[in-house]
Amino acid sequence: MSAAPAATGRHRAPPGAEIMKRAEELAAITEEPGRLTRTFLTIEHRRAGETVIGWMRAAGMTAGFDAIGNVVGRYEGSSPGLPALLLGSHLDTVRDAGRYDGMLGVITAIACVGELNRQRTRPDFAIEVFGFGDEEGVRFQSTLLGSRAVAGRFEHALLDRRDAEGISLREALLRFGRAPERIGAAARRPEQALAYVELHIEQGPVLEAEGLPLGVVTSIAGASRYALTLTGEAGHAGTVPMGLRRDALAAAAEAVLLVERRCAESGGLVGTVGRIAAAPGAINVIPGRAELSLDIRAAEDEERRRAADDILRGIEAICRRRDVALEAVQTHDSAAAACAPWLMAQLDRAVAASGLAIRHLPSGAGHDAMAMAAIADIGMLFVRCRGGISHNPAESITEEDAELGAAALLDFIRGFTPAPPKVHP
Ligand code: HGY
Ligand code: MN
Ligand code: MN
Repeated sequence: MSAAPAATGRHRAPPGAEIMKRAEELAAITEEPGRLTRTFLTIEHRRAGETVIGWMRAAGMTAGFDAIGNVVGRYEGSSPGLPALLLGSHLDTVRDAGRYDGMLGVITAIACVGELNRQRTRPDFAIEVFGFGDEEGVRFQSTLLGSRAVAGRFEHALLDRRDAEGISLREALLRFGRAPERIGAAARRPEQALAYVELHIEQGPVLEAEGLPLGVVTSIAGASRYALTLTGEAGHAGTVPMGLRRDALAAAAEAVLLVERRCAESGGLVGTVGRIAAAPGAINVIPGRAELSLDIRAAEDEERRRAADDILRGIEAICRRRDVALEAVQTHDSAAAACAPWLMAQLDRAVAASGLAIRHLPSGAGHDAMAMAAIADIGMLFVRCRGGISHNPAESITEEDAELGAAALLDFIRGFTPAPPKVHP
């Protein structure tokens, strides 16, 4: 790594106050006044992306939107065109979101590159920072669309997915100024990527409970997602005897409790029905139709798939007994992803350089790193968040922890030694 003559010793960490200020700036860009919601390919996605592109350019990167609407910045190394250390996270949010899930990783990575640039340091590798556009999958019931495109794993059938207004992903891309047939241009080849490392809030209670600001991730849980539609028969709430009803919402209610019961059987399993809707939705009409989401996760793929099979069979039995039709569509399936020990070791060293204890822990939440594992070894650095709260406007971190995360990521970058090349599938 070549550094300007003036640079000596341990370098200034990117200031936590600057990171917090930028998180506030992005949090103000929302499609729902009064709460933070920013979904894929919306005007707000573009506005947030343009803000981030400005920060990337100020940090000495070339930057812009890629072929699927991710924001990508590149900082050249000691010579142009070198393979890159990939950093980043996502810029989209869930509904009524917190302001750090995803955004902290993008902002911190840019701040670290800005520090290298300030000191005119050019590593023996390039650095690319990604602000992925659709990790949460809120608008098109998808997930990891942006990172899967960068990993060359985008499934074109997804272009027909429609949002709540009936706009297809294909149409949304065109409106965003992107040609659906050119999504492949976003892909990176394995030989271009030295590693992918993502800083992210923990979204769980472990680090706070143990009084630790940072943690190094061992693996990311796999996830299965389904869209379930239960169809019974709408009827008059006052005249249909209870024994003659085909109440879709009552069937759905039994299904929700079945998910909870089955997933409570094992500590490594979680299951959630996050969204439920009944139709026609009138107080005096027996619901003839119910739609619900299903999200099942586990650190072990076999356990997750067994639980999903059990749950779907159980819901089929509920529907048979109630003479309600069931349609179950799987909308997502991602295998658990292991972090590379050689990256964990370099992240450990960076955490220890700040005088902090080293803590390894798994991630129950999904991340873009799961998609990026297709083209590069992955590592993740967790930052403590208050009460482990996330996917909630109460999500919060301290300025000190933001600065510790930035210091560790910068130390990691400065000490980064690429692993010997290996062939990726
Ligand atoms: O759902 C998740 O785990 C992530 O926040 N998308
Ligand atoms: Mn999230
Ligand atoms: Mn996230």
